[in-house]
Amino acid sequence: MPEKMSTMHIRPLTSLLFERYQRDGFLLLPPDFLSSGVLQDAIALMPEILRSDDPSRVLERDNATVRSVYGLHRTYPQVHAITRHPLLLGAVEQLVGGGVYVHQSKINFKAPFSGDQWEWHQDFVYWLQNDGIPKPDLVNASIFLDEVTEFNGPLTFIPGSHRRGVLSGKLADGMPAGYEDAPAWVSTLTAEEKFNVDTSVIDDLARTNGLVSPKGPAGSVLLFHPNLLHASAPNLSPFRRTVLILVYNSVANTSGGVANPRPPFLADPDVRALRPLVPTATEGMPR
Ligand code: 6CS
Ligand code: FE
Repeated sequence: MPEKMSTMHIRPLTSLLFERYQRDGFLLLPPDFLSSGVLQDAIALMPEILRSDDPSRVLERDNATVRSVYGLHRTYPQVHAITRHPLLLGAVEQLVGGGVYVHQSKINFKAPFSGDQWEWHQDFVYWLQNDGIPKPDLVNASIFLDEVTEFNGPLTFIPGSHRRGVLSGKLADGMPAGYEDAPAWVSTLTAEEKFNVDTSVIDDLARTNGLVSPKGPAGSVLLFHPNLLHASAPNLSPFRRTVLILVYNSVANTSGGVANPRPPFLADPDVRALRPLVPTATEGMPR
C-alpha cells in the first residue's frame, strides 16, 4: 500500500523500496505500477516517432536503423502526460526529495538484429559536462515498451556503483566514426561512449558488486540513479527492446548555464516543477 498520501503528491514507494533504491541504485517496478493506458499511449505513438525525420532522431552506425529519438515530452502531449503520471511523478519526487522537471526524454529502440550497444558509462557526467547540471539529483525512469529479456540487449548494471561518484571525466575527442559530419551534440549519443569508464574500474567493481540485468514484461518501470554504471549489448535477437526513458531533475539542481547549450530536445530549458495529473470528473484517473 502506498505510504500516507501527502496533500499535494502521492508517495507510492514504501520505505523498503526507497531503501533498496538507495542501496542498489535502481528499482524495477512491475507493469501494474502504471495504468496500462500509459503503455498503450506510448506504443501507439511509435510509428509516428520512428517516421519523424528530425534532428532529434539519431541513427545507428549502420546509418539506417533508428537508435534513439529525443525530446518526446516536448513534442507529444501524450508523453508529457506520462511524465506527470501521479504514481511515477510521486516516486521520483520521493527519490529526489522534492519537485522535479524533465531534463531529457528519449526512446531507445534497440531494434531487432541491428540495435547497437551502449558501452559502459554513467549518465550524470554527460549532464554535468554538456548541460551544467551541478549535482546528480536526477532519476532515470525507463518504461519498458517491449518485454526485456536476456536475449534482446537488456540494460546491465553494477549494483551500488552509483555510490562511487563520477568515475570518468575524460572526454574522448573528435566525432565517433560514421558521425564525422553530424552536429557536435550527436557525439554523446552514439554506440561509442565519449566519457569512457576505464575497463579496470568496471572489472574491479563487477567482481565485487556483481552484474544485474533487470528484465520484465512491457509496462515495467526501471528507476535508476544517474551515477549507476550501466551498459547494454547489441540486440542480436528478432525481438525489439524499446524503452521510453524520462530523465527527471530536481528543480533545485538546474544548470548555471554553459557556453554552448545543447538543443532543447536534449536539455529542456523549461525547469518549472511538474504537477501530477489529477483525476477529472469525466475521465477518472489518468491513463
Ligand atoms: O548525452 C546525453 O545526454 C546522453 N548520453 C548518454 C550516453 N547517456 C545519457 C544521455 O541520454
Ligand atoms: Fe546511459
